Amino acid sequence: MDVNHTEVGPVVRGPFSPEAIRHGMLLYAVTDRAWLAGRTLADCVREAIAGGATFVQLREKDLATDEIVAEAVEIIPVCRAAGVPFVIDDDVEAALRSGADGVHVGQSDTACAAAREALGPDAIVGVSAHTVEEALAAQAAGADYLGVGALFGTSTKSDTVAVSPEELARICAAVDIPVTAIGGVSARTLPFLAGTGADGTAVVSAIFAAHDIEAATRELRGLAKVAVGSR
Ligand code: TZP
Ligand code: MG
Repeated sequence: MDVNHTEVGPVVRGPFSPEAIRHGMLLYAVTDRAWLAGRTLADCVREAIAGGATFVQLREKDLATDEIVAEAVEIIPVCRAAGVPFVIDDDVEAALRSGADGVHVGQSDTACAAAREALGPDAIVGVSAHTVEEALAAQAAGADYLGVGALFGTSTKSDTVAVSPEELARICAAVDIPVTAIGGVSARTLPFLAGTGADGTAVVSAIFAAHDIEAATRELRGLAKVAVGSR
Protein backbone atom coordinates (compact mmCIF):
# COMPACT_ATOMS: atom_id res chain seq x y z
CA MET A 1 0.00 0.00 0.00
CA ASP A 2 1.23 3.45 -0.84
CA VAL A 3 0.77 5.21 2.47
CA ASN A 4 1.67 8.54 0.93
CA HIS A 5 -1.63 8.48 -0.90
CA THR A 6 -3.95 7.25 1.80
CA GLU A 7 -2.93 8.53 5.21
CA VAL A 8 -2.70 11.85 6.93
CA GLY A 9 0.86 13.05 7.06
CA PRO A 10 3.64 14.13 4.75
CA VAL A 11 2.69 13.24 1.22
CA VAL A 12 4.13 13.00 -2.23
CA ARG A 13 1.70 14.65 -4.62
CA GLY A 14 1.46 13.51 -8.18
CA PRO A 15 1.97 16.76 -10.01
CA PHE A 16 -0.68 17.56 -12.60
CA SER A 17 0.52 19.07 -15.87
CA PRO A 18 -0.92 22.40 -17.05
CA GLU A 19 -2.78 20.44 -19.74
CA ALA A 20 -4.30 18.10 -17.14
CA ILE A 21 -5.41 21.08 -15.05
CA ARG A 22 -6.98 22.73 -18.09
CA HIS A 23 -8.81 19.51 -18.90
CA GLY A 24 -9.95 19.36 -15.28
CA MET A 25 -11.80 22.64 -15.68
CA LEU A 26 -14.37 21.05 -18.04
CA LEU A 27 -16.74 19.84 -15.34
CA TYR A 28 -15.40 20.82 -11.94
CA ALA A 29 -17.50 19.39 -9.09
CA VAL A 30 -17.62 21.44 -5.87
CA THR A 31 -18.97 19.42 -2.95
CA ASP A 32 -21.83 20.36 -0.65
CA ARG A 33 -23.02 18.18 2.24
CA ALA A 34 -26.49 19.73 2.25
CA TRP A 35 -28.00 16.91 0.20
CA LEU A 36 -26.25 13.73 1.42
CA ALA A 37 -29.54 11.87 2.00
CA GLY A 38 -27.82 9.03 3.86
CA ARG A 39 -24.81 8.90 1.55
CA THR A 40 -21.28 9.89 2.52
CA LEU A 41 -19.62 12.74 0.69
CA ALA A 42 -17.10 10.24 -0.68
CA ASP A 43 -20.05 8.23 -2.11
CA CYS A 44 -21.37 11.37 -3.76
CA VAL A 45 -17.96 12.22 -5.21
CA ARG A 46 -17.65 8.66 -6.52
CA GLU A 47 -20.96 9.08 -8.33
CA ALA A 48 -19.94 12.46 -9.74
CA ILE A 49 -16.68 11.02 -11.07
CA ALA A 50 -18.55 8.05 -12.54
CA GLY A 51 -20.72 10.59 -14.37
CA GLY A 52 -17.69 12.40 -15.76
CA ALA A 53 -16.62 15.06 -13.25
CA THR A 54 -13.10 16.14 -14.21
CA PHE A 55 -12.00 17.92 -11.00
CA VAL A 56 -13.18 17.87 -7.37
CA GLN A 57 -13.13 20.57 -4.70
CA LEU A 58 -14.05 19.85 -1.09
CA ARG A 59 -15.95 22.93 0.07
CA GLU A 60 -16.87 23.04 3.76
CA LYS A 61 -17.91 26.29 5.35
CA ASP A 62 -18.82 24.98 8.82
CA LEU A 63 -16.18 22.35 9.67
CA ALA A 64 -12.95 22.66 11.66
CA THR A 65 -9.67 21.83 9.97
CA ASP A 66 -9.48 18.41 11.69
CA GLU A 67 -12.92 17.53 10.32
CA ILE A 68 -12.02 18.74 6.84
CA VAL A 69 -8.87 16.59 6.92
CA ALA A 70 -10.93 13.56 8.00
CA GLU A 71 -13.36 14.16 5.14
CA ALA A 72 -10.58 14.73 2.64
CA VAL A 73 -8.80 11.46 3.40
CA GLU A 74 -12.04 9.64 2.57
CA ILE A 75 -12.39 11.42 -0.75
CA ILE A 76 -8.76 11.49 -1.89
CA PRO A 77 -8.53 7.75 -2.76
CA VAL A 78 -11.71 8.08 -4.84
CA CYS A 79 -10.23 10.95 -6.85
CA ARG A 80 -6.79 9.43 -7.09
CA ALA A 81 -8.11 6.13 -8.42
CA ALA A 82 -9.72 8.08 -11.25
CA GLY A 83 -6.78 10.45 -11.80
CA VAL A 84 -9.03 13.39 -10.95
CA PRO A 85 -7.39 16.39 -9.24
CA PHE A 86 -8.66 17.13 -5.72
CA VAL A 87 -8.38 20.47 -3.95
CA ILE A 88 -9.75 21.91 -0.73
CA ASP A 89 -11.53 25.24 -0.48
CA ASP A 90 -9.78 27.91 1.60
CA ASP A 91 -8.04 25.69 4.17
CA VAL A 92 -4.35 25.45 3.28
CA GLU A 93 -3.53 23.56 6.47
CA ALA A 94 -6.17 20.93 5.70
CA ALA A 95 -4.76 20.58 2.18
CA LEU A 96 -1.25 20.16 3.56
CA ARG A 97 -2.24 17.65 6.22
CA SER A 98 -4.59 15.55 4.10
CA GLY A 99 -2.38 15.23 1.04
CA ALA A 100 -4.84 17.00 -1.23
CA ASP A 101 -3.51 18.01 -4.63
CA GLY A 102 -3.98 21.65 -3.72
CA VAL A 103 -6.22 24.42 -2.56
CA HIS A 104 -8.73 26.89 -3.95
CA VAL A 105 -8.60 30.38 -2.45
CA GLY A 106 -10.95 33.33 -2.73
CA GLN A 107 -9.99 36.97 -2.81
CA SER A 108 -10.31 37.26 0.98
CA ASP A 109 -8.71 33.90 1.83
CA THR A 110 -5.01 33.04 2.09
CA ALA A 111 -3.15 34.83 -0.70
CA CYS A 112 -2.22 32.75 -3.72
CA ALA A 113 1.52 33.24 -3.18
CA ALA A 114 1.26 32.24 0.49
CA ALA A 115 -0.71 29.10 -0.44
CA ARG A 116 1.96 28.23 -3.01
CA GLU A 117 4.69 28.83 -0.46
CA ALA A 118 2.96 26.50 2.03
CA LEU A 119 2.07 23.73 -0.43
CA GLY A 120 5.04 23.77 -2.77
CA PRO A 121 5.57 24.05 -6.51
CA ASP A 122 3.71 20.85 -7.45
CA ALA A 123 0.49 21.74 -5.65
CA ILE A 124 -2.50 23.09 -7.53
CA VAL A 125 -3.49 26.57 -6.42
CA GLY A 126 -6.75 27.91 -7.83
CA VAL A 127 -8.02 31.43 -7.24
CA SER A 128 -11.47 33.02 -7.47
CA ALA A 129 -11.58 36.12 -9.67
CA HIS A 130 -14.36 38.48 -10.67
CA THR A 131 -12.56 41.05 -12.82
CA VAL A 132 -9.75 41.18 -15.36
CA GLU A 133 -7.61 42.96 -12.76
CA GLU A 134 -8.08 40.19 -10.18
CA ALA A 135 -7.51 37.55 -12.86
CA LEU A 136 -4.22 39.07 -14.02
CA ALA A 137 -3.05 39.50 -10.41
CA ALA A 138 -3.81 35.85 -9.65
CA GLN A 139 -1.98 34.70 -12.76
CA ALA A 140 1.04 36.84 -11.84
CA ALA A 141 0.96 35.36 -8.32
CA GLY A 142 1.26 31.85 -9.74
CA ALA A 143 -2.34 30.60 -9.82
CA ASP A 144 -2.81 27.40 -11.80
CA TYR A 145 -6.39 28.22 -12.74
CA LEU A 146 -9.18 30.69 -12.08
CA GLY A 147 -12.72 30.14 -10.87
CA VAL A 148 -14.84 33.00 -12.20
CA GLY A 149 -18.36 33.82 -11.07
CA ALA A 150 -21.12 34.02 -10.10
CA LEU A 151 -22.35 33.87 -13.68
CA PHE A 152 -25.97 33.10 -12.85
CA GLY A 153 -28.22 33.34 -9.83
CA THR A 154 -27.38 30.85 -7.09
CA SER A 155 -28.69 30.02 -3.64
CA THR A 156 -25.60 27.97 -2.73
CA LYS A 157 -23.45 30.98 -1.77
CA SER A 158 -24.87 34.19 -0.34
CA ASP A 159 -22.02 36.67 -0.76
CA THR A 160 -21.55 36.31 -4.49
CA VAL A 161 -20.28 38.95 -6.91
CA ALA A 162 -22.18 38.93 -10.19
CA VAL A 163 -19.97 38.37 -13.23
CA SER A 164 -21.50 38.84 -16.68
CA PRO A 165 -20.71 36.47 -19.55
CA GLU A 166 -19.04 39.50 -21.21
CA GLU A 167 -16.67 40.01 -18.25
CA LEU A 168 -15.99 36.26 -18.21
CA ALA A 169 -15.01 36.50 -21.88
CA ARG A 170 -12.72 39.47 -21.15
CA ILE A 171 -11.04 37.50 -18.35
CA CYS A 172 -10.58 34.42 -20.54
CA ALA A 173 -9.02 36.57 -23.26
CA ALA A 174 -6.70 38.32 -20.79
CA VAL A 175 -5.11 35.28 -19.10
CA ASP A 176 -3.21 32.22 -20.27
CA ILE A 177 -4.19 29.99 -17.34
CA PRO A 178 -7.40 27.95 -17.54
CA VAL A 179 -10.73 29.33 -16.40
CA THR A 180 -13.78 27.57 -15.01
CA ALA A 181 -17.08 29.44 -14.73
CA ILE A 182 -19.13 29.07 -11.55
CA GLY A 183 -22.44 30.15 -10.11
CA GLY A 184 -25.90 28.92 -10.99
CA VAL A 185 -24.67 26.63 -13.72
CA SER A 186 -27.19 23.93 -14.56
CA ALA A 187 -28.30 22.00 -17.62
CA ARG A 188 -30.50 25.01 -18.42
CA THR A 189 -27.85 27.75 -18.03
CA LEU A 190 -24.69 25.95 -19.13
CA PRO A 191 -25.30 26.56 -22.86
CA PHE A 192 -25.12 30.34 -22.19
CA LEU A 193 -21.38 29.91 -21.47
CA ALA A 194 -20.73 29.15 -25.14
CA GLY A 195 -18.42 31.65 -26.78
CA THR A 196 -16.98 33.00 -23.52
CA GLY A 197 -13.68 31.14 -23.91
CA ALA A 198 -14.08 29.40 -20.55
CA ASP A 199 -12.44 25.98 -20.31
CA GLY A 200 -15.39 24.60 -18.43
CA THR A 201 -17.74 25.04 -15.55
CA ALA A 202 -17.71 24.48 -11.80
CA VAL A 203 -20.95 23.20 -10.34
CA VAL A 204 -22.29 22.63 -6.85
CA SER A 205 -26.05 22.11 -6.61
CA ALA A 206 -26.76 20.87 -10.13
CA ILE A 207 -24.50 17.92 -9.22
CA PHE A 208 -24.75 17.38 -5.48
CA ALA A 209 -28.45 18.21 -5.00
CA ALA A 210 -29.38 15.69 -7.69
CA HIS A 211 -31.11 12.49 -6.66
CA ASP A 212 -29.06 10.64 -9.27
CA ILE A 213 -25.69 12.40 -9.09
CA GLU A 214 -24.10 10.22 -11.75
CA ALA A 215 -26.85 10.87 -14.29
CA ALA A 216 -26.93 14.62 -13.55
CA THR A 217 -23.16 14.83 -13.92
CA ARG A 218 -23.24 12.88 -17.17
CA GLU A 219 -25.79 15.27 -18.64
CA LEU A 220 -23.72 18.31 -17.59
CA ARG A 221 -20.55 16.77 -18.98
CA GLY A 222 -22.22 16.27 -22.35
CA LEU A 223 -23.45 19.87 -22.37
CA ALA A 224 -20.06 21.20 -21.24
CA LYS A 225 -18.27 19.43 -24.06
CA VAL A 226 -20.51 21.18 -26.55
CA ALA A 227 -20.63 24.65 -24.96
CA VAL A 228 -17.19 25.17 -23.43
CA GLY A 229 -13.75 23.66 -23.22
CA SER A 230 -12.98 24.45 -26.84
CA ARG A 231 -9.98 26.72 -26.62
N1 TZP B 1 -18.59 30.73 -5.87
C1 TZP B 1 -19.25 31.56 -6.67
S1 TZP B 1 -20.86 31.06 -6.91
C2 TZP B 1 -20.62 29.69 -5.92
C3 TZP B 1 -19.34 29.67 -5.44
C4 TZP B 1 -18.77 28.67 -4.54
C5 TZP B 1 -21.69 28.69 -5.63
C6 TZP B 1 -22.11 27.95 -6.86
O1 TZP B 1 -23.07 26.99 -6.50
P1 TZP B 1 -24.15 26.45 -7.54
O2 TZP B 1 -25.06 25.57 -6.71
O3 TZP B 1 -23.42 25.67 -8.59
O4 TZP B 1 -24.88 27.64 -8.09
MG1 MG C 1 -13.13 30.94 -0.23
